Amino acid sequence: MSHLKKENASTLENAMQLMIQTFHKYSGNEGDKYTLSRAELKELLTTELGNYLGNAQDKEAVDKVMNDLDSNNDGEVDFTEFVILVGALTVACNDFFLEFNEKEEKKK
Ligand SMILES: [Ca+2]
Ligand SMILES: [Ca+2]
Repeated sequence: MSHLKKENASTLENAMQLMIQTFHKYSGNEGDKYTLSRAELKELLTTELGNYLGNAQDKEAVDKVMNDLDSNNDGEVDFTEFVILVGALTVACNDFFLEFNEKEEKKK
């Protein structure tokens, strides 16, 4: 993915490129290069989303995320399915942020 130009990219464009790079960093470890196996997903969740998802080491938690994400039921998480996870987490973070701001407003 290093052929993607970074020099003039906006913050959001950089964020999108980082999402792509992050996915491929893990998806290339075993089996299909373009999808995440259960082991690859687990490693990505633990390493990249540990702060948000907490104990993804927990096998059941990984299975649950896997089952939720694998919408075409092929036992692998492809990039489209991964983006849905990141999108859902981003929405959850934004809700938290808005709620936090509202509470701060009321304190004034
Ligand atoms: Ca793979
Ligand atoms: Ca799938």
